[in-house]
Amino acid sequence: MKTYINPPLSDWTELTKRPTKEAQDLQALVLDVFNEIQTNKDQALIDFTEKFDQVKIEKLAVSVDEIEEAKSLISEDLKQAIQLAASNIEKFHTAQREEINVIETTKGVNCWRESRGIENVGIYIPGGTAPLFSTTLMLGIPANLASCKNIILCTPPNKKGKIHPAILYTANLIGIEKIYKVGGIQAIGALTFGTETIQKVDKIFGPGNQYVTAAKQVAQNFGVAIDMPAGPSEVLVIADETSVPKYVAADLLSQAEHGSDSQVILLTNNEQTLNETIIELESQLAVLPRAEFAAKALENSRGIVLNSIDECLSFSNIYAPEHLIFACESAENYIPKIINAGSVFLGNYSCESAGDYASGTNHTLPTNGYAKNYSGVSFDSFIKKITFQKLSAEGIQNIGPAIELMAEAEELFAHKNAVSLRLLDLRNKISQS
Ligand code: HSO
Ligand code: ZN
Repeated sequence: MKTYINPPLSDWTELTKRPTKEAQDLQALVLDVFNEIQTNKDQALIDFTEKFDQVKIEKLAVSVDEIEEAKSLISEDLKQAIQLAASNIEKFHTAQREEINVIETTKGVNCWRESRGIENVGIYIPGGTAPLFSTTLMLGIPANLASCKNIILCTPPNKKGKIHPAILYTANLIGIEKIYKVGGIQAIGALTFGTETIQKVDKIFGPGNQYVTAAKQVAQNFGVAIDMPAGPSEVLVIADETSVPKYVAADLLSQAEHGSDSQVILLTNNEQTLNETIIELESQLAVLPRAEFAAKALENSRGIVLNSIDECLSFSNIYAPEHLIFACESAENYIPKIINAGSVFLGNYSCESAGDYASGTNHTLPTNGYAKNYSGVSFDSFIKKITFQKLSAEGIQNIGPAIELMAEAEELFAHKNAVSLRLLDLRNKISQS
C-alpha cells in the first residue's frame, strides 16, 4: 500500500483515480457469440461452454436430483447462517415497498403511481475462484418481493459440470426454480435473446468477470436493461484515533481478497493510526489463503493522512467508494456530509462483511465512481412504476384552459382540441340543465 502524508489538493485528482487497466476490447467477441446464439440457440450455449469453460454439458437446466444432492452437501450450520441472512435481507427489502399515494393536484385531478415487478429478470451468479452464493440472496430476494414473474438464474459449471452446492441450496431456499448451467458471454447472450431452454429476460443483474461485464454492456443494445455498470470491488475506510487498527486492516483485506484488481483506500487524520494499520495489514495478510490476490490489490491501494476528518470526507466524496467504512466513534455526526458512496458502515463494529452477507442491506453496489450517479440494487431495481390519473368533469374544467393555452403556444392544435371538445360538451350540458 502506498502511503501519503498530507498530499496537496492538486494531487487529489490523481489519488482519487482507480487503477487504469488495459481494458481489452471485447465487443467483437461478444457480438460473435451473440450471433451464434441467435442462430444455434441451446447448441451454441453447449458449444461455447465446451470452448470457454472446458466442460461438455448434457443438459443446461439443473435437475431436481442435483438440487437434492446440493442440499445434502451443505452443513446444518451453513444452512442456518444462510437462513438468518435471507431473513434479514427480506426484512430490509420488504420495507422498501411503497404505499400507493393518490395526490389531488388540483380539485378533480387525481394522480398516483403503482409499481409492477419487471416480468422477466435474469440473475447471473459467477462461479470461479470464489462462488458468491450470497449474491443469490441479494438478487433473488428482492426479485421475489417485487413479484417478478420469471426469475432465471445462470451460473457457470465447473470442470466436472457441477454448480457449487451452496448456490443451488440458496436458490432453492428462496424458490428460484429456473437454474441453468451456463456462464460468461454465452449466459448473457441466452438471457438477451432466449433459446429453446432459457427464456429471454427484460433485465439482467449480477456481477461477473470482464467477459460478463462486456456482454451486459452490449446486451443493452438489444433492448435489455442491466442493473449497473460493473467494476472491481473497492472499499474506503476513514479512521481516527478511536478506530481499532486490527479491525481496519481486516476490513481493508476483506475487500482486497476479492481480486487482484480490487482497490482499498485508508484515510485518516492520524499518522499513528496509519502506521499501526500497516503493521496489522502485513501480519494478517501473511496468513490469508487468498494472500496472493490481496497482496496484488494492495499494490493498487493507498493509505493517506489528511488534516481532518472533514478533509477525509471531501476526498471520499470525490472518490465515491462502493463501500465506505467510517470507523470513528463520531461517525454518525458526519452522516449529512456523506454525499457519494454505495453503502456506508458506521463505527467500529460495522464491518463490510456484515453488509456483504447478513445485516440485510444489498451488496450489489456501484463501483468505479458510479456511486456519484447510481444506487445499489434494491427492491426498486426489480420494479418499474406506472403513473395513473383520473380527471373528473370538474378536474378538466379546472386545468383545461391552461392546457389549451399551452398546446396552442406549442402549435399542437390536436392537443388543444382534445380539451376543447370536452369543455364544450360540459358547457352545453350546464346550459341545457
Ligand atoms: N463485497 C462484494 C460482495 C461479496 N462479498 C459477496 C462476499 N461475498 C461486493 O463488493
Ligand atoms: Zn465482499
